Amino acid sequence: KVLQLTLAVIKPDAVAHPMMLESLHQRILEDNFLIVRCKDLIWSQQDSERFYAEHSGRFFYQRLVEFMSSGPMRAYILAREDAIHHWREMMGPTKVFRARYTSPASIRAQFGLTDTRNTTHGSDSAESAQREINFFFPDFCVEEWMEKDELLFRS
Ligand code: DAT
Ligand code: MG
Repeated sequence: KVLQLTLAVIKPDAVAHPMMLESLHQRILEDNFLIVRCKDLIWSQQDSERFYAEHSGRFFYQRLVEFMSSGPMRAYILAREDAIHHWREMMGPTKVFRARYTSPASIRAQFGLTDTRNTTHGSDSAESAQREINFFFPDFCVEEWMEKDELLFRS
C-alpha cells in the first residue's frame, strides 16, 4: 500500500454549521483517512486571491475570493491510499446541481449551497497537493513525513 497525501478544506459555508462540520469530520475518519494535520483559519482577501490565482479573470473569481475569506475554514492534510482521487470522489463535482444529479451521496450534493459555496476543497493532482499543503502548512515537510512518521502508521 502506498500512502498519498492530499489537502482538504472545509469551506466557510460548512464551517458555519457545527453539525455539518462534525458530520464532514466523521466522514473523513470513516473513510479511513489519517488526519496528518488539521487547523482552523481565516483567510485574508489576499490569501484567497493568491490561492485561486489560476481562476483570476473568470466570471466567478471575485465571488469566490470574497466567499473564501468570509469566515473560518478548516484545513486538513489527509493521508490514505489514493487520497487525492478518493477525497475528490467523496466531494463530488464542483457544481452543486451536477453533484445532485450524478453523485447524490457526495458531500457537495448533500451540503452544497451554490456552485461557489460548495462546502469543500480538495487537491486535484499530486502537484497541486504539494503546492496546497505548502500553502496551508508552510512548516510541513512532505518528504520528511513520508520518510519518518509515515512508518508509524503502517500496520
Ligand atoms: P474544484 O473546487 O472542484 O476543484 P475548480 O478548481 O474548477 O473546482 O474551481 C474552484 C472553485 O471556484 C470551486 O470550488 C467553486 C468556484 N467555481 C468554479 N466554477 C464555478 C462556476 N462555474 N460558478 C461559480 N463558482 C465556481
Ligand atoms: Mg480545483
